[in-house]
Amino acid sequence: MFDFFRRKKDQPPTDAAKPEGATERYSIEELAAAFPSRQPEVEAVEHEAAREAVEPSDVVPVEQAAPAVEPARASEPEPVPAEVIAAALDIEPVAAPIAPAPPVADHPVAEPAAPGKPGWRERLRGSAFARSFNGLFSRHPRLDDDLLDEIETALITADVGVSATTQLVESLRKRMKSREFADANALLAALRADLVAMLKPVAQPLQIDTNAKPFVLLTVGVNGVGKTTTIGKLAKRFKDENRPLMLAAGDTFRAAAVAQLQAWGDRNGVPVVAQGQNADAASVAFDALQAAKARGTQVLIADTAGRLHTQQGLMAELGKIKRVLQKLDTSAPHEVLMVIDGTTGQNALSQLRQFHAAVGVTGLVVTKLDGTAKGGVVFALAREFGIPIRFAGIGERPEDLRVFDAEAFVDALLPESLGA
Ligand SMILES: Nc1nc2c(ncn2[C@@H]2O[C@H](COP(=O)(O)OP(=O)(O)OP(=O)(O)O)[C@@H](O)[C@H]2O)c(=O)[nH]1
Ligand SMILES: [Mg+2]
Repeated sequence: MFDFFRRKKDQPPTDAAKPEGATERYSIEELAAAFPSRQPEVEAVEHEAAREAVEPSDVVPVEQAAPAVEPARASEPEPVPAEVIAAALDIEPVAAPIAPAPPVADHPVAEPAAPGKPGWRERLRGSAFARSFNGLFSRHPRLDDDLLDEIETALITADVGVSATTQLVESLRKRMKSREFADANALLAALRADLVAMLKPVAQPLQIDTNAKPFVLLTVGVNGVGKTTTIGKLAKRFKDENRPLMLAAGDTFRAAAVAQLQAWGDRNGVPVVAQGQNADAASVAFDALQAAKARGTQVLIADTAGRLHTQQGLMAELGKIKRVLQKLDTSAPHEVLMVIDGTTGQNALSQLRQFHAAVGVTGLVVTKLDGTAKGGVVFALAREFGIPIRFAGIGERPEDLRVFDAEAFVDALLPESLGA
């Protein structure tokens, strides 16, 4: 079943041309085979109420109680309707300004990186970060400028970014010159502590405010970064915590996207509100929030279609989803969780900048840190934006979504054993 959804996704759902095979479309036979007994978990009974409550200009008419899984259409998905874009173009000012993370102290008081926590070391072992430091200290056991140059190159190669790298290396240089380090291993320990100190301010776990009824979590991000998979993993986590939960299938561009979320819902016994392909995403979110309120659900997680941060109309649609949710609850969404692919590199910075401007990102999930991800971009994101990193995706299984842990992360990328 899982392989059914695994596909190459590096193109936007609408206005960019798709190379052949970039986004697979599924026939009704394929979908029927993948979901032999699929029934929508929640009838979209509140659709009429939702449409009445939302101003006409806000909602694209959708068919009532549309089946959740529709046959994939032969044509490309419809672009976002012009009136949706027009209604949404007045993007609201971002609620929270981007606050840069506090600079790393010259002599950080951070605890050293913790010894490997289960899973982190094993999963991040193949990261380009770990690889670029591999053998570095044994090749350069002497405390000199060559060692610092090598460290600088390794950090830049691992996508830590120029400004964060300069800050780290200059701090080490100063302390090396003042003879603070007895040997290269002491310098490595200082670097590990500096890296932990850089991430500590953003390692803030997601807190579910149980006074919010429900706590609304909106997931956003570019195509294929792992939004829907992360929702599935979160569904398991919240289910295990006995939190009444509901999912909203807000990626209405592809029938398979709705089916993918429903598969996660089935797996975890969680109801999914859906209206089918090409429905208005804001209308789905509105319906779902109404249904969640009516059922006394504690957490509602809304999926959205992947979009490139450069697609203005699609970015504006996110602002509209937020505004429509606020018609039912002025404090919703309580968390705008942006999912970032850890293999993305420095482009993640401009992605976050644009999504934050459009919808006010309050938390991050960095996925795919297992495998070949460089991992360094996490430091650049932390330093530039100071937005909390809630979770790290270190694999495809439900249990592979970890609460972001600065020490375990640094320890996995740069273990003590890499010393001279
Ligand atoms: N290795 C690894 N793969 C992941 C991780 N998270 C997601 N994936 C995989 O990434 C692929 C894309 O995941 P999706 O959840 O469909 O991504 P998405 O952002 O919802 O995609 P769109 O809806 O098309 O924008 C799937 O094959 C997932 O299994 C992770 O932490 N590690
Ligand atoms: Mg998705």
